[in-house]
Amino acid sequence: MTALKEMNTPVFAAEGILHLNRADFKLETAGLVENPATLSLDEIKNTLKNTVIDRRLTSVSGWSVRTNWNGILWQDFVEYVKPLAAARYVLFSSASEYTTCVWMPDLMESQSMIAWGVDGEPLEDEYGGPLRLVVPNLWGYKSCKWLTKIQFIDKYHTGYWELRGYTHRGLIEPGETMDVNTQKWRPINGGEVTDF
Ligand SMILES: Nc1nc2c(c(=O)[nH]1)N[C@H]1C(S)=C(S)[C@@H](COP(=O)(O)O)O[C@H]1N2
Ligand SMILES: [Mo]
Repeated sequence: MTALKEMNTPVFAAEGILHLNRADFKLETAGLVENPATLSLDEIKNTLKNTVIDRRLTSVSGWSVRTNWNGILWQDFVEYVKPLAAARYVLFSSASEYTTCVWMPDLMESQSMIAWGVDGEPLEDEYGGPLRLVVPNLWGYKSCKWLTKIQFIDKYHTGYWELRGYTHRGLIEPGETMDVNTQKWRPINGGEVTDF
């Protein structure tokens, strides 16, 4: 069981929890990219460079959780697929209708990750397994769960929650958050939550 589940981290699933088959799972890359690789879970875990990041996922709905995420750092993924200079945004799609679009610099300048696990444990279905995005510097709605497609594009595409009023860029704003790890309310300054 992952620490996310042990800590009873809230589960958000606009499209309902998806149950994807790990054996034939594929992550597709498309759009403005030199090497539009389609990768199996095995290739992601065993061929690409894997890293651990100790970072927070912080929801606009008022909670934040810190864990050790396992997966491919965005910088290493980009080095592998080689986006073209014209790529300005990245559109992330789940296996269902959920999408979210992120500014390239917000991914490049952060420790964002295509994650398959927590503390070496594979992500459960409810937490986006087999594969999800983790963008620690932006609100959680940018961290697309059940990630199956990554498209490099030159025009912004309005995603699922952004269409329903959440900000397009998704920068974390100052306020208060319930820290899932300690069950305490904490003030946040805006930007990535790093002080606790
Ligand atoms: N596919 C998909 N990804 C999603 C969501 C969703 O509803 N569907 N919710 C987002 C929101 S609003 C948050 S805060 C995080 C929550 O992640 P968790 O459910 O693993 O805690 O997932 C994000 N990724
Ligand atoms: Mo959220």
